[in-house]
Amino acid sequence: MKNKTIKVLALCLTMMPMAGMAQQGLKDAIGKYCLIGAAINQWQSDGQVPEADAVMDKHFNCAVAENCMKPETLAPAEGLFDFRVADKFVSYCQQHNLKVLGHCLVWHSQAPDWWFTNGYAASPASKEVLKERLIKHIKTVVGHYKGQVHGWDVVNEAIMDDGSFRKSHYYNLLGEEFIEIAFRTAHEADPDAELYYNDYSMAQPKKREAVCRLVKNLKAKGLRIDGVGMQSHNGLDYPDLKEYEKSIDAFAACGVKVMITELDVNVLPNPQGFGGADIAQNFELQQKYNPYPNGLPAAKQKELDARWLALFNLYYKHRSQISRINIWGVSDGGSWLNGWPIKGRTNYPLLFDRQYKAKPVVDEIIKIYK
Ligand code: 9MR
Repeated sequence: MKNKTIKVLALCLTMMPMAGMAQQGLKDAIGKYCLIGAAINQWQSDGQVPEADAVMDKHFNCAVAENCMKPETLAPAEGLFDFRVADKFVSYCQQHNLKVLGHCLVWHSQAPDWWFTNGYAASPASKEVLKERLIKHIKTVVGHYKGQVHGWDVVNEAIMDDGSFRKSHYYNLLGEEFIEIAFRTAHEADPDAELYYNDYSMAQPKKREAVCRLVKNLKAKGLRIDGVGMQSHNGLDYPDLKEYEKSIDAFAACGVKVMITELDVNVLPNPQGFGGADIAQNFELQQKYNPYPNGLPAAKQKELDARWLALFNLYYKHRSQISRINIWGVSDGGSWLNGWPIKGRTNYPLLFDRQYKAKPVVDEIIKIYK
């Protein structure tokens, strides 16, 4: 071979990985180790956002419905189940080769008000009535999607950061038993579906201990629990990654899969200090709390990229324990973090920008898993 030909060949070979990289999606690299997905909203699952379709096709192999499978939406009134939107979500996933994750069966928030009262009367529902409604809901919903849902968030956010049980209507009426009832009923309705407990602020030591206790108790009672979802609504310096890592190890040591279920990185200030995802938090919009309405300054972007890489390096290190990583939304414009805990802000918490374009850090994340 002539010298010139060899040089051209060598140049092509060095450029190949770069060209290959641009073709690669997150799922091509991360998918070798675990599921990688995103939460999609109703416009997306209704098929109205082609830009979102392109991102889902290239980058993800599973999806969660951001809202349409919540009890309030599926069970708007006593005796009425409305599966129209959720059915479209499931067929969207089937069309786009995405495994379906069900979110969520029992949650203190976004639960229909009628569950907790007696018909039109203002009196609270009795223990027996609430139990019956809970069982009926889970049986009907899990039964409706039997064989189509890979795994369900059976109970969401039942434990407080201090490790105590949240004093929700379920807990106040049924005690801890509501969690057992939920897991038992879900398993009976679809014995092949995986079942998870899901919560935020999972790096909090007291919460970590309480979740481990819960998993062990459920297992000791012979109930199926496959995984723990660490929602991971993170900030630039929240949570402390050492504590976060301890939780990954602790949950894996309880014999369940660890899943990162609602990942995002918030760059905006929180008037009350950062942490969690308690949707009851709500503050008035002030200029100082919305510092980047026209784009992130380069230094902030750098900080944000470094945070994404620190998180994914950690997930890579724990790849034998983590079975799914799910981002909470597709593009920055659709993120709930533009509206929480202050409405009307401009946030940058996801991996795809407002035009659904992959941020440069996506290629860096792919490199971690190559
Ligand atoms: O992102 C969701 C937002 O659109 C809804 O308004 C809100 C209330 O239903 O729920 C958000 O998703 C939450 C998830 O279901 C559970 N963990 C916290 C998430 C962010 O609040």
